[in-house]
Amino acid sequence: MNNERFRYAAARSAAIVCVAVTLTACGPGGGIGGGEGPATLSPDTASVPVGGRATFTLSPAQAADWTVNDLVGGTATVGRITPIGVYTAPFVIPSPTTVTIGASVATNTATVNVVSRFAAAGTQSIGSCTPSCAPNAVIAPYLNNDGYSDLVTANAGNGTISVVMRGSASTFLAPSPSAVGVSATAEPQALVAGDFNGDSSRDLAIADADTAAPAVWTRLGQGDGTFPTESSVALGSTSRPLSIASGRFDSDVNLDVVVANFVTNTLSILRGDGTGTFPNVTPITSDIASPLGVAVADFNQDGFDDIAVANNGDDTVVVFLSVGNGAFQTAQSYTVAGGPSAVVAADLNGDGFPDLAVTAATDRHLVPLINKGTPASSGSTFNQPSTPYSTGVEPIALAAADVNRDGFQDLAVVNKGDNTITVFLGYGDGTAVASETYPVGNAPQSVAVGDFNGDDWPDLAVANSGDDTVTILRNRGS
Ligand SMILES: [Ca+2]
Ligand SMILES: [Ca+2]
Ligand SMILES: [Ca+2]
Ligand SMILES: [Ca+2]
Repeated sequence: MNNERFRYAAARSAAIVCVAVTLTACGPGGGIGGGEGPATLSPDTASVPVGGRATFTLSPAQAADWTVNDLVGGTATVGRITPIGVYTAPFVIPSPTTVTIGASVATNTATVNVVSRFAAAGTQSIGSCTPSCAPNAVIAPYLNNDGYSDLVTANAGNGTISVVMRGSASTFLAPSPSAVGVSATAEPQALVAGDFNGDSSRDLAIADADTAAPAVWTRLGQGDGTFPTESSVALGSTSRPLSIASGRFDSDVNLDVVVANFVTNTLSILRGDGTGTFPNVTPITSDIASPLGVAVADFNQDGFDDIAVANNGDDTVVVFLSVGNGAFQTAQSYTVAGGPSAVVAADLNGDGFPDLAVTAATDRHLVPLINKGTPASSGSTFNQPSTPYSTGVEPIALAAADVNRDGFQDLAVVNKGDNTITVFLGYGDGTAVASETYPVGNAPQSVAVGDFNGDDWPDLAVANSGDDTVTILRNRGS
């Protein structure tokens, strides 16, 4: 794959050179410019996060051969630079961490310091926790549309959720915890945000693994971070729903919900009526084995959302294609790796068809499954799993986002067993590299993508179940 990318990049550069040659006279030494030279290169220093970009210019402006560490065009290891001076940092911090940018007509060079993508931006409280909150899930929706993502955690330890509003580009407001229902054994394990009653304010659906009365709770939002209206749909006894997702599984416009029930080995499909309640609940009972994760996307691009489930019990991911009326086709099963713990849908190769990425906790793997990209409604939707990537200890959750904004999806994996998160930068062809690993809090359990300072660069929030906090990692941008 590396070689293929090299060839593509080389071919693209050659094409650009040809265009340049037709427009300007060729300079001496094979350069592409009509070079008057000498020129001044600026800026003379820059700090660029892994996979990020910086633009260098020449004064007076002219064509030149741009170099990184004296290599024309640079390399994957030190970063690449285009014929017009746009430098892209490597996906892994180089050694040494600084590289030198040059241009054939310049009398000076520039120094680039390649830095980590995320800065440790702090540890956020989720409120008073006695004896413990055990936040097992975190989401980062825009609750009041002020341009800053907010936080909501599902606190399995004390039966609450915590809403933490971002009040400005730099600070969160005081956490606002509230009990889920009235049961003493309430155990919110997962949650999802969506507008379930169509009033344009985001609502919450919460998977409550209450041993006495498992349920899905709906909290209707007022657009200000408060959720005064609560209702519930009972699940079968001992269901133990540990994951939840939302989508549209039938032909009406109302948002629907799916929960994966760990003990009963079922899915519950909750079809919304547009008022925030779910009068129509149907189960999927086959091919589910101790499910720990569920993801929703329209895998075959027929307009109806489909479901993927991480089956911890039999090392598979199963895919259910919607038939458009709330029912689903027979499962497609893919054997991934030991101990599937979470699944996310994202277009990893940029063909418009959602792919899957699965964490396998026992094998310490991140496993991609690439969508075949054929909208057929029969046969297997995905290729067999691609070569897995190594993770930290006990990868338990993951999220997708384009963290370096190169147009290609990246993945953040939570390693519960060593209290870290690993960021994989995607090459856009379905392959990726473990770019960086960051320390977080104790026993991290969940990661969410948000923009907490309103700069349009994706930040990360990690729920630490062992110390009742959320770690915020701020994207450095550029
Ligand atoms: Ca709403
Ligand atoms: Ca579909
Ligand atoms: Ca794809
Ligand atoms: Ca990216």
